[in-house]
Amino acid sequence: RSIAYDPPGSPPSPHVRAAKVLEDNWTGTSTVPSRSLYPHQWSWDSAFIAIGLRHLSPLRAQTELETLLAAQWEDGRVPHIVFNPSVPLDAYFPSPDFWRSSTAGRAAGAPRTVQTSGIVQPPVHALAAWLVHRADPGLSRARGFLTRMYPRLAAWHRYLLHRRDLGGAGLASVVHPWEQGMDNSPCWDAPLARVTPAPARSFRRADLDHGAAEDRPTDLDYGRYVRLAADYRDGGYADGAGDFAVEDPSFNALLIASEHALARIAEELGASGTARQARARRLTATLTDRLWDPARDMFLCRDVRGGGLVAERAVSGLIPLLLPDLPRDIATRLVRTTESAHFGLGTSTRLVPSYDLLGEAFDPHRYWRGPAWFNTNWLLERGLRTHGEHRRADALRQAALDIAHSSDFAEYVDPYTGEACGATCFSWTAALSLDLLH
Ligand code: 9YW
Repeated sequence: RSIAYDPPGSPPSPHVRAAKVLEDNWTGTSTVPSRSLYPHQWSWDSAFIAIGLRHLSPLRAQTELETLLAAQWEDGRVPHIVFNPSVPLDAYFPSPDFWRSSTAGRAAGAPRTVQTSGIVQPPVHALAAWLVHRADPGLSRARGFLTRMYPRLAAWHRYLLHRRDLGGAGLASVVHPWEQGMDNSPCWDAPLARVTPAPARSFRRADLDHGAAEDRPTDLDYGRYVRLAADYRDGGYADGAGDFAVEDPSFNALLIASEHALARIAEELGASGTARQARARRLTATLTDRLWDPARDMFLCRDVRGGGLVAERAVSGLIPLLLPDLPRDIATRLVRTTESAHFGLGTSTRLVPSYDLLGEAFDPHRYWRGPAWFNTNWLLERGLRTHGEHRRADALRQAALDIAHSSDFAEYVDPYTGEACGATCFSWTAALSLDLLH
């Protein structure tokens, strides 16, 4: 269906098509990642969506983040899903009756009125809030957008830097693969192997009603996801006791990038950002000390419970390229790694894959075990620019735009061919392509 203001006969422009995806996925207060697969509000999706929405409607972009942060828990955590009460319980698993946030999460200060999950997702929100503010500073100031967001974002970072410092070195740990956002990455295989899976008959996977089984995580993965989440819930969502704790390079890089953004927000509000800038620089040094692997020329995950770095190359280990204070030599080596046979950018692949092309677990269609995703490629494009690699960034930008449009804004794509996998009309794909168009 073409939109009324297209000139008759001409195909809708990429901008109009992306805008329509976001329009169709808008619920009135936030945007669903996908009408079919993900009918609620997801945390890091909303941050990426707001980054694109700011070009269409700065007001909607502000509202997107405000809706998410209104569901923040008193301990500071921002839940990974905010449930829409008008969606039937069986449309998505795990549903509110699994998480039981308003009862099981009481001690951690879960909201009473809105139902949420009890785990988190990567902290892209302060970065998104800053970019949304910059799109229309007048509207933002008139609505007190940053004044209202700042204390919530500060509490969110405080939660991650204190309650989630499970390794004791200053980095945040994730306590569930869903928290890092790359659900079935091979990086989780070793730390997850210690988790006894919940029996398959104890839950029903709604994702298989909409997604092809061979593009999705396996039943065994799901059994372990359910066990970890149920144990966390049964412990009142208290941090520190679980079997799974991993320091992930992408999660921490996004926290650091957001801490830089929070410093800018503080300054915009007339406070000093110096302490936050210094903290972001210190965290960058800690990330490098703890997670950089000089043999593989990339960052790795640290398995806090099992001890030691996880010997898998995944896109997560390239995302720290985003950080402005990364030592020059490390940035150069990361760029080289994206172009190596492991990720193939510019030679064998069109977009950076989610996992090592040469890795044993590589599968070009299975979710986070090989396909290319638009959010990670958007982050890498930004990272390349941050380090002055404009020619490479331009090429990646063009490839992302071409494939976003030809795949009908796919959730993820085959990294070699750009063939669509998962859902189409996926919100962050549309939003981030809008951002790249500007
Ligand atoms: C699921 C919504 C979410 C993303 C995650 C992605 C997937 C949920 O979808 O997780 O059911 O598997 O892995 O990063 O936020 O788009």
